[in-house]
Amino acid sequence: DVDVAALGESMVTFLPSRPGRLADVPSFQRAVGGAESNVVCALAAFGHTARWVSRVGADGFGDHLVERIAGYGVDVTAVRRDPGRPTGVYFRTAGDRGTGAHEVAYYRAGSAASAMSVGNVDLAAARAARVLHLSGITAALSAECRELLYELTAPGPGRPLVSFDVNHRPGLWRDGEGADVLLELARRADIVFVGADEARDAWGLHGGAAIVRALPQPELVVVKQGGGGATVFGKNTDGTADADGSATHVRAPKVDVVAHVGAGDAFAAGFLSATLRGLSVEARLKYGHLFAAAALTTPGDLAAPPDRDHADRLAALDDGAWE
Ligand code: KDG
Repeated sequence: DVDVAALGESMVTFLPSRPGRLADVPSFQRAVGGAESNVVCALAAFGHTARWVSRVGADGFGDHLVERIAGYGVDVTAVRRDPGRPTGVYFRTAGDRGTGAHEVAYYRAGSAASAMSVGNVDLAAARAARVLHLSGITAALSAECRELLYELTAPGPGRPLVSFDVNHRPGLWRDGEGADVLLELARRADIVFVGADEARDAWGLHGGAAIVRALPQPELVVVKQGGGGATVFGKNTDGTADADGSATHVRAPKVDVVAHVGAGDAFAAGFLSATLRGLSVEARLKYGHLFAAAALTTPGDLAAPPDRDHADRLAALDDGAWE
């Protein structure tokens, strides 16, 4: 088994040559995006064994994704080609430095990955892992993709530890449609990553206590508060989870943000890396922040992880010295 497998759609991303409205940007540079492949690329580059499971078109953009993701050391042998459907692409603006708000134009409806289903992806490859990482983006792509996530998160023998990043993308859901689906999938996972802003926008839940009350099932719920840090809520000793259960907060280091896109994926990668290494919850949060900092300070979606020795030294510092 590999350390981590991830299943999801990746796209060729077009990054703007300069800030400004999509209407005004004159040219774009090709890069790689895709929340789940971002996570496994960072993990592979950090030294873990990792696999990406997906479908891409039998086209040049599909070749590009597979070659680039493999270049990070990720096993791509379970990625299948669809001669009848294109690889998805998307364009985005650089985003406001203060709020991170950016415009996104997706060209992914009907893509090869949006047609992923229980019958046409390599389920065994997804399951042959210590951790299977999934995200709510997949659930928004099609009814077949949603069924696939329900299948992979169903309890049963041979199920790896399931990590689920809610990744609420309002642009992919019809109004309000995603709320119940995302909540159900999060409840089926072992580790959940959710932004406090996502929980508010998708579920109308304000704050960690309300989130944990709605999500008592997962072993760990990681609530991300952007620059405010992140909190892990674990179970009480009696197995129930609530706001009084064990909660660990670690502040985020201050960084000069270049682009927010991809920071959540990097955070998940850092947290999962430390989880695989059997580190404490506090250390897992620190690695999450260290990986996120690397992504926040690069313009693309997909960021290289921090240098391992350097990250180990920083994570070993105690909290006060750490920021
Ligand atoms: O988390 C970053 C992703 O959102 C980005 O890489 C593109 O996967 C993507 C999506 O669906 O928005």
